[in-house]
Amino acid sequence: MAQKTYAPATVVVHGNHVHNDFGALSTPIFQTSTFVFDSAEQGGRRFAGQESGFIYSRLGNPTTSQLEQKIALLEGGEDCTAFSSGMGAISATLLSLLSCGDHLVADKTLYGCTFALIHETLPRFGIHADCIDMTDMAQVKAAIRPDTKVVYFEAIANPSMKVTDIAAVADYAHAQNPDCIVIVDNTFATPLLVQPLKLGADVVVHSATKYLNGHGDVVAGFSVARKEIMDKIRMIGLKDITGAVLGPQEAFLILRGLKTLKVHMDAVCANTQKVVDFLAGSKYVQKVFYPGLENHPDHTVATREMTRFGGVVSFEMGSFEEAKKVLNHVHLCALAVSLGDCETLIQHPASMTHSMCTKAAGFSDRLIRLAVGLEDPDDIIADLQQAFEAAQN
Ligand code: LCS
Repeated sequence: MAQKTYAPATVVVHGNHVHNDFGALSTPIFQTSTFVFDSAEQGGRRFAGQESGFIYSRLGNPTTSQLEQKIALLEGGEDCTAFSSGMGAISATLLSLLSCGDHLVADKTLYGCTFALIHETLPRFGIHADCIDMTDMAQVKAAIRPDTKVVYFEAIANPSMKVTDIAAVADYAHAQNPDCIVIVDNTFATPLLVQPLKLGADVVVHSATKYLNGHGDVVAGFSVARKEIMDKIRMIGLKDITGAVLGPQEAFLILRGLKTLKVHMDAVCANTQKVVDFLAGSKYVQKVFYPGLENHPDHTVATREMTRFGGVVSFEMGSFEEAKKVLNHVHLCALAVSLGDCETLIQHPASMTHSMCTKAAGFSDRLIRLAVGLEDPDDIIADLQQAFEAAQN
């Protein structure tokens, strides 16, 4: 089957269309830690990489492997490795590709734990980053050097909603150093909105806890790249350093969740546009950050590189106190971190997901982040309106 020619809506359902011995339509859960060899010689050949086949579930598992192949297809990458969390994917990827003394350039706005990894943990191993605003090409050109090993940013930055020009940054980085590895966290956009590898990036990482699973019941991550890079990430970052392996039960749930990713993204982008229109017209809201808005500074880049603008919107209230009051008065929106679920989630980055880096990441403590869900948008809007009104007292 010529799988590469199928549209994303088909790939999320069928993947690479492998049927198993019993003809089961959905991928079975291979709940096993290890795999029996036919002979000592076969075991030896598998360890030596002379024969394909499973060895031990930290190194690969049939359920997880099906999922990895589906994600690789969706991102347009050669190979994919699954992890037990997005941070598992990000830490294994960076620790596989960087060594003591290497130069890293990263965006200053990153998910809080990625920020902590880059600012606090990597320096303990002699890896220092220059952190810049990746949407400013002047800063990109000043920071990337001929010896820069890795450039790291989020396709849509959490929580500022900045959109980096992936093609421009990747072109510049590779012109300075053809071996420079450009890593893009595609969690907010998903491969249905942008495929960073096709724009010139070398590695895509994901928190699959979000849209890829889509149902708020799994923590997981992925790294996708060409085989040569992926082998390093799997055989060093996953196998030897983090051991952050995704279990087959979680892999099954994500395979199931992925089947509706296209309808989920279609619905959530449409819902978000309606909520954004409401926020932009609200007298209680000072500023709205959503790349679909024409006045968003990265709207042109987003329109060029992305098919749609996603399901997350951030907005500023009049004060820190007012932002907290809004959170305390919502009824339908769940007061919870995370995003990409069926339920609308609302949180306050400065005191929650990004409490360690609000100032350095360049956003205000008056900011609220709303991850729009699949409810009727009028109900979401009514809930926000009553919370805004209640927050005035
Ligand atoms: N990358 C991005 C862009 C994220 O938003 C997150 C988690 C991660 C990586 C880490 O993934 P995890 O290990 O949690 O699977 N973001 C969260 C957030 O904004 N709220 O709660 C978690």
